[in-house]
Amino acid sequence: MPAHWDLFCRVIDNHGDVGVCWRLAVALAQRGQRVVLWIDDDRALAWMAPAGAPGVQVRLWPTPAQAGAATVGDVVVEAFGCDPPPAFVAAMAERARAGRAPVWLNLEYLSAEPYVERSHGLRSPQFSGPGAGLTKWFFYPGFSAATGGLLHADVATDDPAAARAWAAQQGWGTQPGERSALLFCYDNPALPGLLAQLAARPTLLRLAPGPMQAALLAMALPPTLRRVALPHVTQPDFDRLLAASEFNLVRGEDSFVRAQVAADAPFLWQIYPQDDGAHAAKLTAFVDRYLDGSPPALATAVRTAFLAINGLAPWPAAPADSAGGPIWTAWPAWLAWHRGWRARRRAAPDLADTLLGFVAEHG
Ligand code: TRH
Repeated sequence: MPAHWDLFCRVIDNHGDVGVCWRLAVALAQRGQRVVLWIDDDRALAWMAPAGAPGVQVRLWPTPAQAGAATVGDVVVEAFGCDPPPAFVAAMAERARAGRAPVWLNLEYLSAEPYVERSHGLRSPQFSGPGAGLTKWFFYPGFSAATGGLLHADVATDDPAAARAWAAQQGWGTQPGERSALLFCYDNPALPGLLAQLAARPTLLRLAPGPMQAALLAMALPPTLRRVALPHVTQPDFDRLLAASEFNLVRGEDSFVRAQVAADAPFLWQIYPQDDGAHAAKLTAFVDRYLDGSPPALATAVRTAFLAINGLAPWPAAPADSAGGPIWTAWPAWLAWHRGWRARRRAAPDLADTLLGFVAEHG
């Protein structure tokens, strides 16, 4: 009997909240579950998933009356601690009193920091409020078997050549002798340093929509850098863009994961900046894990680049050689390392499967 899931998503800003929740909803539906995605701002789905998905019903965040009258699912997932409406939580408690308590999970943000493995799977008994008596569970995505893993089984293409042909059909192809780079980032004062390195070779910059697209189109760039402004594309097509590009600059959480599991090429990550600087620890925790066991020269060059693109270290002085800088000189080693990392991530259980397993254990 397919279980009924209620997945709650609040859009804070940008698109990662809805991006992660939509991807999870589709993954669960593809595994035979019935999913209601409750979302407070569904506008991004118009371009991210214009056709919707079988088994996924999108509903706008309920009013208290709607929440109180809703049929509570077998599983309730609140994404990123977004707190379901109190009336819905009360209905969950009511269902529990009838002997059919839903499994209630908080799907947390992705991080490689050590606290994640300590916190994943912990229970949080609710002692007060409309959910008194219920148990909420912490569920963390992550990069090890001590976490819920990553969503990766849904990668749109494993064929970089087909992805490049698709990109060319859209008018986003490269010219002979040109490499391609996808840039999807926030406002970033460290970006010129990266562009200076990319300019060492003819490079097509595929500019994903966002605050930097307009800025990059207005910038005076060296003649070796060609630009193409991209529209918003669907999530599967975003995978194709990553797979078609020879270098990816990504941001946030979901595109950061996709650059690891859907792209054949190395990436840099502009982490979502936090006022208290907490993002620095989150960034270095990932870089430490990503580069663990890598050749020392590669690790030094790539670590510096991850820090530099986040404004946490200077870019290396004038490019060490005509390649444009250490990461480009180390490119073959980085490419090999990336491919190994990608293979390991994709060999690990998919987050939707670990989530189903967790629910089966705690249902
Ligand atoms: O948009 P983001 O910066 O979202 C961020 C992060 O999720 C961050 O963790 C969170 O705290 C913050 O929002 C509030 O980056 P992210 O996570 O990569 O999400 C972008 C989503 O949009 C991702 O699912 C990919 C998708 N996308 C498309 O499907 N098509 C596109 O054309 C583009 C540009 C993105």
